[in-house]
Amino acid sequence: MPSPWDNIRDQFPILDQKVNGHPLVYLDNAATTQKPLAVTRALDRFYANDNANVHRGLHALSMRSTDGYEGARARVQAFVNAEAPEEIIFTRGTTESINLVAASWGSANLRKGDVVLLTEMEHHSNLVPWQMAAQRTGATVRYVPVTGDQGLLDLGALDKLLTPEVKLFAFTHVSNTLGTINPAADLCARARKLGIVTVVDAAQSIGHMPLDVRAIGCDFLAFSGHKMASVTGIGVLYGRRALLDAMPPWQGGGGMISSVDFSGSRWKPSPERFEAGTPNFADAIALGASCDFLDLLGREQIRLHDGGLAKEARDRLAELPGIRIIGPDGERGGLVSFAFEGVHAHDVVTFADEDGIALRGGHHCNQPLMKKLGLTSTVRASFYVYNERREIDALVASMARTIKFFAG
Ligand code: 7TS
Repeated sequence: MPSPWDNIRDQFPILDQKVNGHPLVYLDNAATTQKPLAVTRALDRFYANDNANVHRGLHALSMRSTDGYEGARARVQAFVNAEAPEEIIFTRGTTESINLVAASWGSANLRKGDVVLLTEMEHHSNLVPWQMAAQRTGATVRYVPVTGDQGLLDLGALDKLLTPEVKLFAFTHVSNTLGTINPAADLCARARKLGIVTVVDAAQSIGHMPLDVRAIGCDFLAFSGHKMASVTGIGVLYGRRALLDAMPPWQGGGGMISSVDFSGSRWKPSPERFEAGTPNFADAIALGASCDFLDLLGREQIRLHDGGLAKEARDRLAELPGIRIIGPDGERGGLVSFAFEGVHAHDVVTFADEDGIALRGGHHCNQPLMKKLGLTSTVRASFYVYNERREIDALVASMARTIKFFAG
């Protein structure tokens, strides 16, 4: 039986190119993944055949477009195992999804004296919106510490931090710098026992492993299409129905009202309430195609593939002199971060680029975590479904060359 993994690189023509005379080795997937032909062709087909605005017209194209958009919502609902399509709100991405919760739920529910609990490993996207909400409402932000070099959450400290003032606990499923996979279901269960609302940032997990919002037991979950083999500009906020129904809109405009008069307006229920203006229906349809693509590969197989490459890269890089590996020794998401004594991450990334290898160097929008680790930046290699073991060989050889150069 042929497997969809057999010729997977044929789905990604962008990979078939040389950079600085070397075959491209794309290891910057935590920033954004490449898009398969299955997805770009779905987008082409939509623009070539069906494009019209949604939810407005009674003409054929508008109805097809609306069916495509709402079909994509149902596809995403199934992908994350939400109870109803009304629990899936399309946004621009993880950042916008979290801002939606912070603005809407935050303004309706946070008061002076309340606490928003985050973790020290949050991406700025799951940190700054809460600091802004706290500033607006008088609430305070606290952080679950990250332990030592393993980069795990301090679960003992968490129990002490889950006090009655905590109204919301927001945490990342997989850290984009450490690679740590947090025990999302356990964290949500602990919070739920105390009536605390939970927000899961699934930006780094959604495209890399099976994910089920009911098994996790979260109230909200946010992710971006472009990190799961889909296009940019589309993302999702999953929200539990009862919470969404009680939340005010965060943006006003067309599509989100049931009626308007000069004295005021009334809102539609979710998801329309939270999707003011013309939604990004074309890219939502592309997101539905990405869900199909990832399910065809099998999300458990993707987890084993990406996590396996990251673990192997970690173990091989650890043998290089002067390297400090960041994050857990055990199971990790599909990425590995590291730092070289006396060499700036940007130099390492520039050297790697000379060898055709795309890496990320910097603080990865984790400035507070970097400070805690005593670093200003790390180098990060992140893997996806099309990466191969030979690309780890290229990575390790390039890093060895860099070390040799800087050792003089
Ligand atoms: N949360 C996590 C854990 C992330 O890794 C990112 C993006 C975001 C939120 C924000 O996603 P966006 O699609 O709204 O921008 N992380 C990265 C990264 O690690 N390198 O570039 C972007």
